[in-house]
Formats: sequence, structure tokens, C-alpha cells
Amino acid sequence: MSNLGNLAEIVDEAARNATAVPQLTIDAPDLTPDDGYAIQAMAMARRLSRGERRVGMKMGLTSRAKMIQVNVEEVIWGRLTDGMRVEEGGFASMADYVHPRVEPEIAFLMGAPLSGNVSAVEAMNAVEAVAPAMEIIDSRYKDFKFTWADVVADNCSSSGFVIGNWCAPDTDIANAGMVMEIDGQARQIGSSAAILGHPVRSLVAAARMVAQWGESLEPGYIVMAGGATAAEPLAAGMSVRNNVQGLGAVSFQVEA
Ligand code: OOG
Ligand code: MG
Repeated sequence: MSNLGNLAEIVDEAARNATAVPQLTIDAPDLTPDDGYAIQAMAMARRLSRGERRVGMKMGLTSRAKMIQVNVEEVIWGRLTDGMRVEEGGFASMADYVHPRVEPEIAFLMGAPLSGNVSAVEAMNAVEAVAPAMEIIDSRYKDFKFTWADVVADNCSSSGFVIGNWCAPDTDIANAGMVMEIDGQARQIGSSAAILGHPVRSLVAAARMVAQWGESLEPGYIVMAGGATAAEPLAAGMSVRNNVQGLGAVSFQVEA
């Protein structure tokens, strides 16, 4: 257990200082995904003890494009804090990251608690609003390379998120076109249907997966459904925008 605590300190310090570290599984090849979740929980406790506040969770690797890009074929989840939020239309700073990437997502705002095995209808009934979103992911591992256990320990590369305007929960998100532009040029084009066939399935999976770790999706939580396309590397000076059919656009800029 204390060993997992040491590993939590390594990934937490790497995130805090925006410095790359070797994959944990190089020195600890037997690390399991469950160990990864235990490490993630301990690393999150360290963040919260520094004054950050929990605001939700993110699902990861919910589309084929994402699984292929990072070579891990498992749906994963991580925790979001207020410190990760980038204001809509605001700035993200390269200084806060190691090698950040951005991906187009859809976000849910929970209106009621949700946990355990639920149907898609039950999941949507707990949703207060949906929004166009982007996630800034930043693996703390060298070369953005990791195993399933590594990435889970590293809070699933969570480092930033941007949320656009909240829309009514009955807005059709089944097959919404998504175009992510950098400096006005379309760089990733996809559909919300790439997210497990329908983003609500990501929410259903989220409720089930957090319950395994004694958690619930709480009212007011933001839940990120996962990237619909592969992620794009960020660099200072970029202007990034995700246009989601029926939901509107969300944008931010990158500064040094
Ligand atoms: C892992 C996190 C994946 C998503 O939306 O699929 C993720 C990574 O790609 O580094 O956030
Ligand atoms: Mg993501």
C-alpha cells in the first residue's frame, strides 16, 4: 500500500510541476489497472488537500479513434477538479503542461445522483444539461506512452477542460457532427456517435465504473464523455474551436 502511495506521489508531482516521468510499469511491471485506480485516488487526495475542489469526472477511450491513437483498448475514467477548468474563450498556458493535446468532446451536467447499473433512459433523466466541450489531455509519461495501468494511475491524462454553453438535456446528441478547428482550419472531423455509438452510453458506463470505487455522479458534476476523434497536439499561439451540430461551439487559445 505504501508503495502505491509512493507512486501516487510520483504522478502527482509530475502533474504539479508539468514534468515528464518514466512510465510506472517500467519499475513496477506487475501494476494492475486496479492498482492504477488506487494510485489515482491517492494522487487526487493530494490535489484536494492543496485546496482543489472536485467538480466531476471524465471518461476516456470511448471511441475507436482514441483507443487506436494511444494503443489502449479499454474504457477508463478519471477525476476532474476546478483547477483544471479553462474558461470558455479563455487561455490555456503551455507552461502548465508537458506535451498537451486537445480533443473534441461532449459534456453532461448532472442534475441528480447516478451510480451503479442504470439504463440509458435513467442516465438521461439524471442529466440537467449537455454542452459542447474540449478536453486538454497531458500524459505525464515520457513520449505520451503508457499501459492501461499507467494511464489510469495518471488520472487518465486529465489536465484541462473547456465547456461551452449548456443546452437542454433533450437536445439530440445521438449523431451530432463535430468539427475541431485549429486557427480556423478543420483538423478533426467526427460525430458524437463515435462515442460508444451514443454519448449516453459513456454516461451509463461512468455510473457503473465509479460505483466500483464507491463513488456516485453527484448533482452539479460535469461528466466528459470522451474524445470523439483522435487528439491534436497544442502549441503556443493556437486558437482552438470545437463546433458541435445542435450544441454550438466552444473555444480557447493557447499561450506560452
Ligand atoms: C488518455 C485519456 C483519454 C479520451 O477522451 O479518450 C481521453 C489519453 O489519451 O491520454 O481523455
Ligand atoms: Mg478526453
